[in-house]
Order: sequence, then C-alpha cells, then structure tokens
Amino acid sequence: MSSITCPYCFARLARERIGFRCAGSSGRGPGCAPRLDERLAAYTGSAASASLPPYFDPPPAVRRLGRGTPRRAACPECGQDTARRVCPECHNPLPGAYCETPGKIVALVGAKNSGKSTYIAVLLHELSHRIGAELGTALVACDDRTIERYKRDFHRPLFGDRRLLPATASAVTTPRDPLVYLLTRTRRRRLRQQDMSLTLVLFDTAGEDLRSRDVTDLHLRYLAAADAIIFLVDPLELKSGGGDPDGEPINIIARVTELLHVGRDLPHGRRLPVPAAVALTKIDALPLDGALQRNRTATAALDLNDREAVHEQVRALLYDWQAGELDRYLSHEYAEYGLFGVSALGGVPREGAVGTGGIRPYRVEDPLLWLLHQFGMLDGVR
Ligand SMILES: Nc1nc2c(ncn2[C@@H]2O[C@H](COP(=O)(O)OP(=O)(O)O)[C@@H](O)[C@H]2O)c(=O)[nH]1
Ligand SMILES: [Mg+2]
Ligand SMILES: [Zn+2]
Ligand SMILES: [Zn+2]
Repeated sequence: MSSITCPYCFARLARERIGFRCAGSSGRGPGCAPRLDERLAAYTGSAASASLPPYFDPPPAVRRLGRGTPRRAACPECGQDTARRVCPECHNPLPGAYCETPGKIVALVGAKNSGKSTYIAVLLHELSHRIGAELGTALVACDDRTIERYKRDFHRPLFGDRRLLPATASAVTTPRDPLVYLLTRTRRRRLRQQDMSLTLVLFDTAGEDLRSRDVTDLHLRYLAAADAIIFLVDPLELKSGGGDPDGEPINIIARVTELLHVGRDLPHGRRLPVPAAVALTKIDALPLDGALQRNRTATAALDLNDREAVHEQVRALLYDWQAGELDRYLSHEYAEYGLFGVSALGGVPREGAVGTGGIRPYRVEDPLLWLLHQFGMLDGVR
C-alpha cells in the first residue's frame, strides 16, 4: 500500500509525504529546543501540549524518488537523526508500527449516558491485561497525550478512586482530539509471521453532537474513514423509548450511518461494507438467561456458536422491547452487523461509585473479537 490514513485528521497520505519531528535535546546534548507547534495546537485546541521540537518535511530526495518514507531522517536545523514520524497535515505522531501496518480504523459512537466513557476505560484496561494475554494481542497508545489522558480521565478515577466517570462535558471544555491505540496481533501463516492491526480511534463525543447541522469537519472525516464501527446503546433507553428524539438510539445510528456513506460513493441500494457491532451496555442491570449469562470461554479464537446465540438473544430482546425496527434497519443498511451485550462495570453502581463487588467487566471484548474475525485477524471455531 502506498498511502495511509492519518488516525488523527484522517488525511490520506502518500507515504513519501510523511514528515518528521526533531528528537530534541536530552539535557545538554545537541538537538533543537521545544517551541510551539501551531498546527498541532490548532488540532488539539490547546497550546499546552504542543510545545515540541520542530516538525520538518521529508528530505526532497525522498519525495522525488517516491519510494516511501525512510524510517529516519536528519533534522535540517540541528543535524541529529530522528525516527519520530509525523503527519504533515495535523503534526500528530505516526508511530512506526502504524506506518508499517496501518490498522483498520475502528470508530465508537453512542448517545450521551450510553456508557461510552466507562466502556472505553474498562475495555482498554482489559485489553492491556487479561484479554491481551488471552488473544496474544498488544495494545499500544499512539501518542503521549493518549497515555496521559487515559490515566488521568479514565483509569485513575474508575480503577483508582472507584468513582464513576463524570458525564462528558460540553465540547468546549473537553479535549477534541481522540485517544488513539493500535491493537496488534501476530499471526503465523505457514512459515511466515504477519502483524495485523486494528486502530482504535476513540472520541468521547456524544452521538447527539453528530447531528448533521453541527457535526464537525473532523467527525465527518472520522466516520468517512472508519473501516468498522461500534455503536453503544443503553438498553434502558431503548426499553423506555420517548425522551429526546435526537438521543434515541435508532436516530443516532441512522445519522451516523448517513455520515458513513459520505465519500464512499456506493451504488444505489448497496449495503455499507463497514462491519457494525451494536452493543447493549449495562446488561448487568437486566434479568438475563441463556448465552448472555454465560461467560465466554477463554480462547484465542471467536466461538461462532456463542456468537450466533448472543446475536439471536439480543435480537429477540429488541423485538420484545418494540425495537425490532433497529434490527431491520441494520440488516438493510449493513452488509455485516453483529448484536452484542456488554457490561463494563458488571454491577449496578451506587451513588456515584462502583458497586461493592468492584469492577467485574463482562463480555466487553466481544465486539472486538468479532471485528478481529471480520478482518481475518482471528480464527472462528465451532
Ligand atoms: N449498571 C451499569 N451502569 C453503567 C455501566 N456503565 C455505565 N453505567 C452507568 O451509566 C452512566 C453513564 O456512563 P458513561 O460512561 O459516563 O456514559 P457516556 O455519557 O456515554 O460517556 C454511568 O454514570 C453509570 O451510572 C455498566 O456497565 N453497568
Ligand atoms: Mg462520557
Ligand atoms: Zn493527520
Ligand atoms: Zn533539530
């Protein structure tokens, strides 16, 4: 592949355009001093984290040859070698692993209060501990802001202080840039090893903010570039219906589905080739039986029997709740969709805190396992 998509600004980049950032100086050695990177500050909406050694374009010889970007280049100002590759459009880092095996971009969307922040916190925690070990995957944050914000806004409050995460405030005060992770799995195919990745791009934006009249350019490009999507739906919201029509799950899914069409130019009547995982959150709050109540068996494969049983069970719930329209809509719009039930907390929280049983995540990984399988990164077994 000769071009990649930046997982921050979603520009399509010919490889020979990928830029560099000076490695800077460590203490008294050579290297450029940090200065304000205005492009990056414009992207993040904050100057605070944009004081860095300078960006520079790839050497002209590289662009002329058009053979793709080298892994290293010498900074034209200080002469030091650097391996820090950077998007020439938004100046966010493009880690080596991403340049070599650009992952399929996975987008996550849900209404306000659907459980997005809690799910993100718990899923990432599980992926870097239990599930990662089980599946043989590695989860790597793509930039330092992702690491810092995950710790400060997700991990520390929930796992450290056992407090529920504060509701996502208005777009004015929250960071507008996503958390970006690479989930990589090495497969042995005959005698060769092959690395394959999913790129998790997580904006903590409520689906209500994706109304066409005020959807931002960045979100539009995000959805246009997504290779797969996870929709989170609060089952209690679905059951009760009513409320704010903008926040109703089916309306959010329909709006996002329209945005997914942008730039894809599908022939009329063709269903979207973007796998959609639709997950009911907070299923600990529902009386459950059947497949949803069983634990997934711990293997590095997708259990296809279990997958079908859960899909059918959630489908039956939708019809029970007079929400069968959602299932019909998905089957009409998406070539592949899967229905899931997850619980990030594993129990009903009390007064702003995690319940007494602690955090006991339940089936949070299921949508990702299915997506890994959809992209040929994980075997299915019966
Ligand atoms: N019972 C239960 N409640 C949850 C779970 N996850 C989130 N919640 C509740 O849903 C509320 C909203 O969750 P949050 O992650 O902030 O939703 P967001 O607005 O989509 O980011 C939380 O305050 C919790 O009360 C879960 O796994 N189980
Ligand atoms: Mg939130
Ligand atoms: Zn970019
Ligand atoms: Zn330099």
